[in-house]
Amino acid sequence: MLDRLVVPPLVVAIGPSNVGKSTLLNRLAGRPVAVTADEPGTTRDHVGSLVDLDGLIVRYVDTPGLQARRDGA
Ligand SMILES: Nc1nc2c(ncn2[C@@H]2O[C@H](COP(=O)(O)OP(=O)(O)OP(=O)(O)O)[C@@H](O)[C@H]2O)c(=O)[nH]1
Ligand SMILES: [Mg+2]
Repeated sequence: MLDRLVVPPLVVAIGPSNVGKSTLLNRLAGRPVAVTADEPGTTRDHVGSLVDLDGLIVRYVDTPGLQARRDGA
């Protein structure tokens, strides 16, 4: 339990572009941590923040959206 207090659990948001990953981080953080826009590819680099999930502090990291490869693979 003590290690959980010292090293917060890591939560990483991974998924397609433009589904609201950054908006969710901002809502959880209660402040504009990540840039959001109605355009795929808005997030270019990961950005993290400590957020309080109903009493559990976690390190929440937002990531760029997964892009389909040009060759379709
Ligand atoms: N209607 C609706 N729109 C939302 C919701 N969450 C986010 N959006 C909108 O969806 C668009 C994309 O939101 P982002 O948070 O930038 O999406 P993202 O997944 O971080 O996108 P990428 O960084 O490109 O991967 C923005 O215009 C948001 O306002 C939601 O719950 N409902
Ligand atoms: Mg984003």
